[in-house]
Amino acid sequence: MKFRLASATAVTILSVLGISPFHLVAVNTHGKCGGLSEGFVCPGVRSRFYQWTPLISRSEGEVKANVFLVGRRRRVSIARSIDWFLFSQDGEEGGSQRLQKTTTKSKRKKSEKEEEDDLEEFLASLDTEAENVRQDYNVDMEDYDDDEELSDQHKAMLAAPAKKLDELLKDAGIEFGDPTLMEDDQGSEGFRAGFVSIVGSPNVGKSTLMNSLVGERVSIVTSKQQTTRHQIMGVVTGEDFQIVYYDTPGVLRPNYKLQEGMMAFVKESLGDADVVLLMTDVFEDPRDFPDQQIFEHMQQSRRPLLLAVNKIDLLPNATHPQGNLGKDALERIGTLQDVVARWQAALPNASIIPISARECFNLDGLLASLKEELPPSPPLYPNDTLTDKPQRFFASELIREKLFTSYSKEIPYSCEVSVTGFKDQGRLIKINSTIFTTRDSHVPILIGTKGSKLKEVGTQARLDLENFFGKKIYLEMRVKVRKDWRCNLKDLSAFGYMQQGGETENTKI
Ligand SMILES: Nc1nc2c(ncn2[C@@H]2O[C@H](COP(=O)(O)OP(=O)(O)OP(=O)(O)O)[C@@H](O)[C@H]2O)c(=O)[nH]1
Ligand SMILES: [Mg+2]
Repeated sequence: MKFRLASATAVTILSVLGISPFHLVAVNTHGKCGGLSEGFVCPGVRSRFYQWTPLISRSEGEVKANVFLVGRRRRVSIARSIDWFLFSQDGEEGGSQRLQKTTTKSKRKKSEKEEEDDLEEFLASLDTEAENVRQDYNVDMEDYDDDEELSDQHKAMLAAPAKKLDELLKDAGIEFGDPTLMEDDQGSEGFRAGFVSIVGSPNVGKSTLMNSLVGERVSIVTSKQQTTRHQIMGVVTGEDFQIVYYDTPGVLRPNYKLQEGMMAFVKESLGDADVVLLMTDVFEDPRDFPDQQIFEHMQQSRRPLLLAVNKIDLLPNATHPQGNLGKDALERIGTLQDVVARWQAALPNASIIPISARECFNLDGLLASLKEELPPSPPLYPNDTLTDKPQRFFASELIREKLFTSYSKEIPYSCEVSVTGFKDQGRLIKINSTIFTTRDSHVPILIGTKGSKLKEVGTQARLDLENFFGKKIYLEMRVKVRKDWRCNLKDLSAFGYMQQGGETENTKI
């Protein structure tokens, strides 16, 4: 890991100097890399603000490294990035001061708990700083220009901080220019990597597709609409490509703040995408797409647009000449050619690919088309990365999935799950969770007679959690009423749905 870290730091210097087009700065392993933490003050070029991301790796299924990702996801001109770079160098909250704090503290051997607390504190300070930077620059939505060259003036401005980083590398015993440092990025010629956002109406199969493509169950799936509420990342790395998929909530017209937050995720994801993967199913007519603004954005966007028409397994085929739909539905839908023709007329710029996400039909074809559209780039994440949300997020999602499948009517939509405790004790994980609902009258329904219903839901969730984490799970569940959590910004923010300020710059498309 240290190796990767060193490599990325070298890449940072190169990119700040405008020598390399790399967009990734990976700088830390659980906040414990001493001098090289200074890399934090160097967020690289082309970054609006940074993101601190604990990654879950495929091989170990647990948080392995923390990566500081900058670049295409947060667009801003090089000039502004440089300003930010310098601001971070000089600012009160600058990285050097943080570094001193961490290194002084780290002289005494810390308990695991203290280390965790330190990391939390550090992450919180990064968030605050990101927010400051955003406000400070009041960033507008200018796309950065790929061909933008660093001016001599900017190069001169960068000389001093680059020198400082060079010294830091030397202090850490790493010689800048050492070819082994770049090994991680060697062989990246011909490599393609990028962000693919899966967007579309509710229930068309976005999460099913994401899981099939990623080969793991990172996104929950149910037969109900609005199952997905967050933006969920799943990474697939091949020999010559890396795709960072984003599954998103179904597009809808928001009725309350929670749904506004969900739509903000969709828009953010669309704004960040290298390739937009719009998903529909054989039932949907383009005229019924829920949000005209998003639809027009896709019609006009110059970004590559692929349209996956899902659930074609339901249409008549050689093995099922009648298909799996009623006569009325079949008459309304017509043939697959009719479906494709309707969408092609509405979105002439889209490449249309019929698939069945659940039956894994034509996913190879879809993948091949996606790969063609990816920009040339070295991998954006370490090769074995699976996803970026913390483990407790997946725990809460799997429990929420069970609420969707076990209760009907408004209950699934009134509930949120919060994981209040997550203790990995080696072979056992202890999870404490609270289900928040909007009404007193839901509580007896959620719990059932003598707790029977909650027990049933808990058992199903536990089994899925054991599968997901590959360990025994002890699951505690409580039910609480939080009347207006779906509209209360503070609650929504605590549940990870939105910034307290509501829509942010980067949710505009
Ligand atoms: N027949 C058929 N059903 C599918 C296919 N893909 C998904 N489904 C079903 O469609 C339903 C919705 O799937 P999801 O993957 O949750 O859909 P989504 O688009 O993520 O839904 P939201 O998160 O609510 O926006 C589930 O019952 C899936 O099993 C498919 O290829 N064929
Ligand atoms: Mg979904």
